[in-house]
Amino acid sequence: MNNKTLSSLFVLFAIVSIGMTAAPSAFAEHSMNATVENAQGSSTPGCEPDCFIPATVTIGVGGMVTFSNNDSAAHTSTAGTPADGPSGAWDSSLVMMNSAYTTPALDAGEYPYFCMVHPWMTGLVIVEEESHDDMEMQTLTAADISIDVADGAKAGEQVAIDVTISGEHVNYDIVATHNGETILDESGNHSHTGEGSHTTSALSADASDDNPIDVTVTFQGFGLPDAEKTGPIGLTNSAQAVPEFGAIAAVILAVAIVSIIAVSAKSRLSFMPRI
Ligand SMILES: [Cu+2]
Repeated sequence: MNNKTLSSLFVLFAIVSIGMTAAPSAFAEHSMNATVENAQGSSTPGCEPDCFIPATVTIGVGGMVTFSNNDSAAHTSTAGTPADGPSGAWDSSLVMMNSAYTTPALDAGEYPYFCMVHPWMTGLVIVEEESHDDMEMQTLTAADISIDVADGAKAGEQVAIDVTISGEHVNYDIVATHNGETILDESGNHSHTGEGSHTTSALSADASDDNPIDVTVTFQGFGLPDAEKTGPIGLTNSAQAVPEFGAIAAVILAVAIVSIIAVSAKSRLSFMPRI
């Protein structure tokens, strides 16, 4: 093998490594536009939460959603919520059977919508910048999960715990224990901003160095609640212990090193990569 072949192999290996670490995210890019159908029989309650199929769609900035009515009743797609009414972003008015309506081009944001005739029919359109699936999301480490626990809580008090995870659309589980008891256990938390607030149950004893509150947050991936998740799912951080340099972080470090070797090999093809 000549040097060029070797270099190519290194580049290939780096790409494969990155792919193995973050494959779902690399292919999670949404399409520009989307089509949503009315569920069959959705004019009668019972279709919830999938009265619009799919109930949540993600499109690009400037994209449009087409609502296709193949149901046997007329429906609307009206941006807003049944509680607050139309937001004005779009309103199809009545869409008859075998007809369709397409929204205007949409700006970035999250748009809940509903059917004015059948208010149990609700859905969500998310309009995302393309840069949403960027590399920083794939390199989350335990240090990117911050846990803030209020100090000095006494017996009978509840304790506020704030979680911040670098990124958007984060999913995580949180468990807190104290004095041999589970004082908080919430799975499937989702935060659009990466920040979440929690409150424990009342402590059965004073919190202290000898009897601390232990909090563990387990990352469950980036992504919407009912969509495929990306990122280092299972990554944990604890409020009481120094985060371990886990296997996932080691893989990411290895990939970074291999990538640097590959890049330097590629940029100086006449030299062997110095390992
Ligand atoms: Cu309807």
